[in-house]
Amino acid sequence: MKKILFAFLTLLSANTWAQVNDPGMGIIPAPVSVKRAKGVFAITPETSILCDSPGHKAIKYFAEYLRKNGYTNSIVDANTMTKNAAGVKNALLLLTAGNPKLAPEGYELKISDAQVVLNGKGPGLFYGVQTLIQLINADKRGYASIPCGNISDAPRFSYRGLHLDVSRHFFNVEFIKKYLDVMAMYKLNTFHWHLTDDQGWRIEIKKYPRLTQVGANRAQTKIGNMTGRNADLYDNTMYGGFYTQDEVREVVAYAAEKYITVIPEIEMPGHSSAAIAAYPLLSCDPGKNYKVAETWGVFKDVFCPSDTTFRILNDILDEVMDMFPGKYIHIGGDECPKDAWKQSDFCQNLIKREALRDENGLQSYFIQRIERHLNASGRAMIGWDEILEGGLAPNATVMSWRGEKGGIAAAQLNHDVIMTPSSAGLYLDHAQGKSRQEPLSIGGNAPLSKLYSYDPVPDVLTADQQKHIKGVQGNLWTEYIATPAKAEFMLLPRMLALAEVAWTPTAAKNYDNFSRLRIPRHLGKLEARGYNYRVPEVIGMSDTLLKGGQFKLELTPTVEGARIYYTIDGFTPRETDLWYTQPLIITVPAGREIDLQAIIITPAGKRSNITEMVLDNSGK
Ligand code: TNX
Repeated sequence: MKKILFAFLTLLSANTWAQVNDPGMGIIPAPVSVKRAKGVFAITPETSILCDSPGHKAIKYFAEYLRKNGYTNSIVDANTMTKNAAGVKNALLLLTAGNPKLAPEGYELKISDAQVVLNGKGPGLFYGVQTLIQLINADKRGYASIPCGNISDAPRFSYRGLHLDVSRHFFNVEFIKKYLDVMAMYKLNTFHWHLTDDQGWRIEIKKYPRLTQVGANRAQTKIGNMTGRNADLYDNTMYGGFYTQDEVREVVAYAAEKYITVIPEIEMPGHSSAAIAAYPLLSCDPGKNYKVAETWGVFKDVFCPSDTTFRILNDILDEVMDMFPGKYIHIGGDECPKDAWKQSDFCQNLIKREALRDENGLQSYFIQRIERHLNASGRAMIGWDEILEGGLAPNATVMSWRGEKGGIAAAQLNHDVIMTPSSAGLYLDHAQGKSRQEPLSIGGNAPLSKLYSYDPVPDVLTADQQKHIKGVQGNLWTEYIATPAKAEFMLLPRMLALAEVAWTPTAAKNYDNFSRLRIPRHLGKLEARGYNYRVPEVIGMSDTLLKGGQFKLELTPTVEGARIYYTIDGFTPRETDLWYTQPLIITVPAGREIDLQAIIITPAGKRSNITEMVLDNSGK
């Protein structure tokens, strides 16, 4: 055994450095507590893998992981012997029994050179398996090792959400599954599926086939940004796509296997042009000509609060509830211009008849009628923070996106809240930096560090009110994201920061450790798993001017296995340029300056932005 262990220690490949150096053992999101110990547990073909609940999703997941990664060990049901299992050597135990003190969704993982014992509560076993998998270092011989240590862990928030807009651009089921896969790897548990908007209705509704026959297709799409060089250009290409009910059920079941709840969003009363194009009688002016929107923004064609509209929407929601078994149904509620309601005699009469204050009151009436329907079916309604305007529906959960104001107000009214303020870096459609090298986006500046430093619990709330902050969510709006590669680029690595905001207690967070030690390792692994991502810029230099004549620069790549290439001749660095292997010693002659440029290129050929540093000895 000693001999094997020694072999393992020496075989630890370069890609284990983050774990070796990181007292937190390289895990994202960082666990509540990690105690690193000396040594490793070796997984060999002889290792016994035992469990006490073979049907558990975590066990199925781990068995699949073992199979996919070429391990021959099978997981043995050892329910009857778990008491004695404590004595079994070279064993990995995955248990649900044995530690009643675990917090909800919590787990405990103890790794010694003789045994690995994972103990989880409900989904906690699944999250423990995710951590375990992150710790496994596969070596080249089909063996693997796990560093020794003790981890005890549980999430800070029960709602750990990620959103995807499939209306502005459509993403197929295969991509949705890949999205769910990466969510599960990082312990996110809620997928907010933004299924309808002005630019496309993407879910089959059997009773109203025109929603997808007409509403899922737009004649063309705006090119480039709303303003700027292509402001008036369109691509002249029909665009469409939707999910059949069978596909939706397939996604919901797939997510459930990974402890992810899917929340569907059906937008109302605004962001509804696509539905109105399909069924103009949903609007206040059915005689008008409507089309599925071809550009972005906020549109004045909105649902009319008529009995016909409520009948149709209730029918739609009934089909939706049938497909989505989760507690929450999201009804949008954001950005609903009131122009059409102001012009409509019907709406003005309704305001009088119901003694509503104004059109905001009418919006509130609309949302409350929908909430009653959902509540009557045992479901809970969730909406964007505009649902506060004109009076909050009695049981609604508020998703705070226009800063934290709405969330704070809702919590003060004793309503549950999900924080997703666009101003705090949670809008994953915002640019990941200010550089002109960033691709087309909606704009903004939401670098990794900004999201990472977000704390979803506002200080102004009392301790009781703070309990209403159920969690946090990142939103991926897709006006400017037309492909899976771009969606992944915008998502990663920021989703890893989101995961840590959602899971890790503030005291265990550390951006330096996250960005320098853990991110490189995780990006390397994500690359190997076929994900696209944004390569963060080289560590050790920045876009700036330094004065002096003598420089020593130590650079570090942000992706494990990637190389840094640099130039000092003013040309754009690429793989034909100098390869950084040791600290740069640069001497700038008096009266001159040197332009140092560096880029990271990963094994798969992904490239970072170029960083440019001027080393200035001009004496000016
Ligand atoms: C605002 S967030 C919207 C979306 C856009 C997004 C772009 C929200 C409730 N509404 O319709 O896609 O900004 O960042």
